[in-house]
Amino acid sequence: MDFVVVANRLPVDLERLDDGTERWRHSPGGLVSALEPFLQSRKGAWVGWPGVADAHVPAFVEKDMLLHPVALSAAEVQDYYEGFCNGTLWPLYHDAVAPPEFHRTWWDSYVKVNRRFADAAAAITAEGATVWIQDYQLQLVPAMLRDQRPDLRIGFFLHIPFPPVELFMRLPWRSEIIRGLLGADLVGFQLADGARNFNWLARRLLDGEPAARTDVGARSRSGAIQVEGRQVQVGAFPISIDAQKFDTLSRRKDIDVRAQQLRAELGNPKQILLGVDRLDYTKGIDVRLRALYELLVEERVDPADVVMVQLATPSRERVEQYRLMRDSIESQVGRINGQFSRVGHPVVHYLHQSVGRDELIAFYRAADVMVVTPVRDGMNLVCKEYVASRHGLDGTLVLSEFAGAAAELTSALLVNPHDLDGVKNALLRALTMDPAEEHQRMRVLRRQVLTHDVNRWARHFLVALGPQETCRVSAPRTLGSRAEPEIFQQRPAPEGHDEAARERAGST
Ligand code: ADQ
Repeated sequence: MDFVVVANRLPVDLERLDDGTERWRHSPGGLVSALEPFLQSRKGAWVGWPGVADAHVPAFVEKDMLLHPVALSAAEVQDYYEGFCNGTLWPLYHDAVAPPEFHRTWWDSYVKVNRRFADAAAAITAEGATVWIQDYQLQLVPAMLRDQRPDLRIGFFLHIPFPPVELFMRLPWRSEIIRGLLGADLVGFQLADGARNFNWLARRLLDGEPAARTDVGARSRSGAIQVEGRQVQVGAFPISIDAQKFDTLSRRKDIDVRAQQLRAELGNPKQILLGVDRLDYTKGIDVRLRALYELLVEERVDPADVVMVQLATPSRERVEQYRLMRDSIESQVGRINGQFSRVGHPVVHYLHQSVGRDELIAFYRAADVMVVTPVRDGMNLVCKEYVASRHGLDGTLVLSEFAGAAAELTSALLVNPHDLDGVKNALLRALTMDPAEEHQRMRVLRRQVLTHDVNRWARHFLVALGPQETCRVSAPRTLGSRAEPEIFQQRPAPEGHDEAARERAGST
């Protein structure tokens, strides 16, 4: 295999049915659709966990990709996945909004599982091939893989924020994580801030410590770090969505009909507010519910006019913090509905379930105001999906400053989710915005989203990872023939760039 993706999860999940049989179910996310064409054209492989414990499944070919399952025992799911990944790293990297827990047994499991992923990748990868490792679950894999296979070109991309230095320094295994990441040739982050934090930490933790403890000397230049005679590129690559697909689907007649039907089922309110998230404490679902509640109490919003729909995909349900958060959100929903609903007309429609892609786009089409209020988010794809689905240029996006997407989507109504009055004012402003301003803002948002899609993201990363990738993927259009990692945040495309996408963005 000369192109291998290594991610915690495979692009398919193994499902165990009640009758004891098993089947594979596709989990089509943006990452899968972005990487699929590269993998298919290169006859590449994807190494990942099938999503259930003790699944010892041989590798198999699916849509021209070799899928290589890595088995985790039930204890590893508990200690590595639910423990170190979701009880330590996830909260720590999201500004410690929930207290991260540090347990040595969790760390030991993280090391062991990372080694298994590295071994699996090393075993199937051809001489001189490219390996692209994804996300916080696998931060030790770059160095583990390099130890075994110095011939490989190794890229790593972190989908969640890389934390501020003071927070990262709490981690008892901070040097090990930095050293793990420095095994890559290119370490990519969503934002320039993350890249800067990493650069600083690499110098501080590896250069500043006694050589006997680290065995690694690191020197940093802007955008690159010298490690043991190797150069590690560091850069920001803001991820995106398959914007064209959302745009095309959102124009489909049946989806439009479904959107009308949804509005009718919701009682044809004057305005629909929408939230779509994994049920996660970083997403600020409680913030928007609290803002709506206070607006209703203060009679600044009339419950006869406004309905909020909150779609919340079940997530990490075995982790204690997630169970508590779910209870608290459900009680907030109950309180709003108990106080302000009429029979048959709840103010908040809360669906603790995942919906299919067409249905999701119908919700985006039906919603007048999209409310995205995470307290911290690496990027946030939901806001980009909403924008890509609003070809009529109507609709308003209320977006947290603490979502990575805020750096690009500056024409949204940006809010600080910790400032409840600010969120309330932004919601009111969105509900009362005049159509001309709405259209103007949406036009700018769409220009950004439609010209910066997930394929562009993947191309940029792979070209920067070069040199062999440079001649295999088409060069990105905005960075010249040889892409450099962008240590600074991408800006909206300049006027005149990508006319076709601009036309799509602006068409009504
Ligand atoms: P997530 O934390 O999962 O991703 P996000 O970027 O918003 O967050 O992606 C969620 C995806 O799930 C979206 O494509 C959305 O449409 C879908 N989804 C959510 N709720 C749904 C529902 N009820 N029904 C159907 N689909 C639903 C992590 C990081 C982000 C980063 C991405 C990609 O936390 O910051 O943007 O990776 O790098």
